[in-house]
Amino acid sequence: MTPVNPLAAGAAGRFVTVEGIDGAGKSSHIAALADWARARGVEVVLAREPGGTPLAEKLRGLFLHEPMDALTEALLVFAARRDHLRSVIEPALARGALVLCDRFTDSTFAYQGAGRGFDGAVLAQLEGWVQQGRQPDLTLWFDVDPAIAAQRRAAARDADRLEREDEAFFARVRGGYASRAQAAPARFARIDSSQPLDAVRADAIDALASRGWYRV
Ligand code: Z5A
Repeated sequence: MTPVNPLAAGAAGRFVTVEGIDGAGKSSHIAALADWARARGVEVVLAREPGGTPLAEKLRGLFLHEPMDALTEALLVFAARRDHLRSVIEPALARGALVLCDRFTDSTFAYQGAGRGFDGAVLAQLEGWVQQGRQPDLTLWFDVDPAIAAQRRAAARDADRLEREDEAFFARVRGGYASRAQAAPARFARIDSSQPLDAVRADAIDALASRGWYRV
């Protein structure tokens, strides 16, 4: 299909990640972001981590359900990430697509680093090996108080291994995101996810639109 968007035609691919504590609501808005971009003639590739390839989905199943320590968690998510980058993300970006990825390496720093207390310097080394300099162009951080997120999770579904962690864990994870955002303010857009769904969605689309990559 010929792109209808002059800004998309021949444009570099864009890598956009969505992040936040469990129940922040990020997954609720990915389809709307994809629809917004597709309406502008942009090829959109939806991805999630850990996962996104047959191998990475197998690692995801182990990660979410088997007991393990923080180093094993980190090694598994970076192994899955390596396969995902090689097989899906890098080829899509090379084609000029918009890759919308539900979680990426900020999750590792927030959950394994801040949440579990695992050494950030080791995570940074793994990040360098696995990503070879690849970073998201934009990270939408859906930020919400852990107590609100816990109520949403309880209403929505059965908890997996990480979702059974207590509020103090999610407060540390939230702090981990805040540190990542402070360290890379040009990449991060904080979305106040305590608002009603429609307002959160509008803010998320504004954050993507305001980058000027695509026709508004
Ligand atoms: N993890 C990690 O530890 N390290 C890593 O490197 C990576 C991941 C990559 C993946 O889980 C797990 O892996 C995750 C981190 C860890 N922890 N856990 N568990 P996942 O991908 O299966 O799930 P998730 O990303 O944590 O959750 P989710 O299902 O995608 O949830 P969400 O995006 O945060 O929320 P939601 O599903 O969009 O919304 C939850 C409910 O709240 C739902 O009923 C909504 O209708 C409702 N909601 C959402 N927004 C609102 C507003 N604004 N008002 C009212 N209600 C709302």
